[in-house]
Amino acid sequence: MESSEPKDRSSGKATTKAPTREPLEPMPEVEDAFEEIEVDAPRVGIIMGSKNDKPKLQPAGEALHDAGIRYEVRVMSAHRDPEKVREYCHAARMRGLKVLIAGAGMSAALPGVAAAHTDLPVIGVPIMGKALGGLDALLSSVQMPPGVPVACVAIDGAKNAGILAARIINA
Ligand code: AIR
Repeated sequence: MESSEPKDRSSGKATTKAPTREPLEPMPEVEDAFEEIEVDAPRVGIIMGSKNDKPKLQPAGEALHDAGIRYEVRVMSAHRDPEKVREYCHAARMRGLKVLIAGAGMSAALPGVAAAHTDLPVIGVPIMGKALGGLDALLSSVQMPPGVPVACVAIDGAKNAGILAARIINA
C-alpha cells in the first residue's frame, strides 16, 4: 500500500513538511514585563558573611547609588551557609548581575569561594575584626591561588569596592 506521506523525489524517503506558522502577534504586556525586568534588575550583588558586617559594607552601596547603579544586598557565610553561597554565585550571571562585592571578617573565605563559583568579577572587602586588625581577612581575601581571581580593596575599603564595581560596569 502506498504511504500518504510526501516523499523526497531523489531518495524516495518520506519528508516532513515544516508547519506553516502564523505571523507573531505583538504582545505589548509581555514586552513591557521584559522591559521592566531589564530596567529593574540589579547589576551588582553585595554579599557579606554576617549581618553584623552591614555597616561596613554600606559605603559600597552608597558609591553604587551615587553612580546610578542598581545593587542588591545578601547575607551568606561561606562557612555557615556554603550551599547558599554556591547557589547564589552560580545563578548570579543568569540573573543579570555583572559584579559581586564580597565582604567578610576573620577567616574571610567568602570572596574566594564566590570567585570559585562564578566567572563574574569579584571584589573582596576584608572587614576589620576584633583580633589581628583585619590582617586575617585581608590575607584570606587577597592570597588567591592562580585561576581564581579576587580584586581585593583595603581593610574596611567598601567605598572603593563600590567605585571599582561602577568602573568595571562602565568600562
Ligand atoms: N564570617 C562569617 N562566616 C565566615 C566568616 N569569616 C565572618 C563575618 C564576620 C565575622 O565572621 O563576615 O565579619 C563574625 O561574624 P559574626 O556573625 O559572628 O558577627
